Amino acid sequence: MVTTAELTTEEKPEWCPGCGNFIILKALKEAIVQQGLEPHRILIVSGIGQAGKTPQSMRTFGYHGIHGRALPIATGARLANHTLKIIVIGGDGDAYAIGMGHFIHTMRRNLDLTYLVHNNQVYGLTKGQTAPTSIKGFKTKSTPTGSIEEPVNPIALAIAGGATFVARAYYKQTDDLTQLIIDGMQHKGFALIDIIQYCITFNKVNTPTWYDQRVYKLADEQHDPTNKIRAFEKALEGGERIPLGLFYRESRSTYEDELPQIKDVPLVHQPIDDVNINALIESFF
Ligand SMILES: Cc1ncc(C[n+]2csc(CCOP(=O)(O)OP(=O)(O)O)c2C)c(N)n1
Repeated sequence: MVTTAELTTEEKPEWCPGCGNFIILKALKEAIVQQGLEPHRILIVSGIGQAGKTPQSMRTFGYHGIHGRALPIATGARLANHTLKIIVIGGDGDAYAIGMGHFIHTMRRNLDLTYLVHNNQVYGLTKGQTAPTSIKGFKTKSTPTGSIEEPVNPIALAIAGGATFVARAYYKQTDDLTQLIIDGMQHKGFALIDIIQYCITFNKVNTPTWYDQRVYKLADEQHDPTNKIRAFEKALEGGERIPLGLFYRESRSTYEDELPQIKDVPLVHQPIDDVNINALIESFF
């Protein structure tokens, strides 16, 4: 069985001391160890951003993609080999700004992917611009007099958009975070785990103290995650009360299960010796 040490590369992530990303990385490794998964059965795909550096630190298969395109890359990988466990990683800018179109369409297809969004409500890598999840009034170099936009609500979008596992975790509550990653990976279908992650350098508003005063656990209120309307109501809570845990779960067949060409045999295991590529190419002219 793999250990946390065996999952760790020599690459030390270049994150600021105190960055919430360190804890999320630790929880991800712990989730893999607890499931007894073999590293060569796992692919970690990321976009660009501080969060996007994660695959460099993990001794699994990895693909550090381009900004906002982690989900299409993961979709391609999943369709090529749906025996792989695929974890997709991005920041809130990567996922909910430039990557928003892919986010919506990947959810409705219900590909079997686990999407971890490190949501620090700011652009970290590019040194602190306002993000789509930044709260109203948030002052940065890009909104010096305060953001006048309503922040996106990823949880509500995911429930409405067809994701079949929708959760919010808080980086400080490590055991719950690890368990949600495990549950998301075990879930058959698209799992979003939006993870509240502290950016110690560029977000001086949404600090751990700010969150500690607002978060509460859905499980403490006997929330029923199979009730879509109730999940949506909970998703609309925000500001002064921030629910944590599993909002919504649904059982629905995945894209891979429905696609006739790959549903029985993964593409990578299909014989290609007698495929005439030239004839195929010529048919396009
Ligand atoms: C096409 C393109 N546009 C813009 C950028 C610049 N860029 C890199 S990362 C980033 C946003 C980072 O914020 P986020 O996704 O929230 O991740 P974080 O660094 O906070 O983890 C931007 C705008 C880019 N690399 N590529």
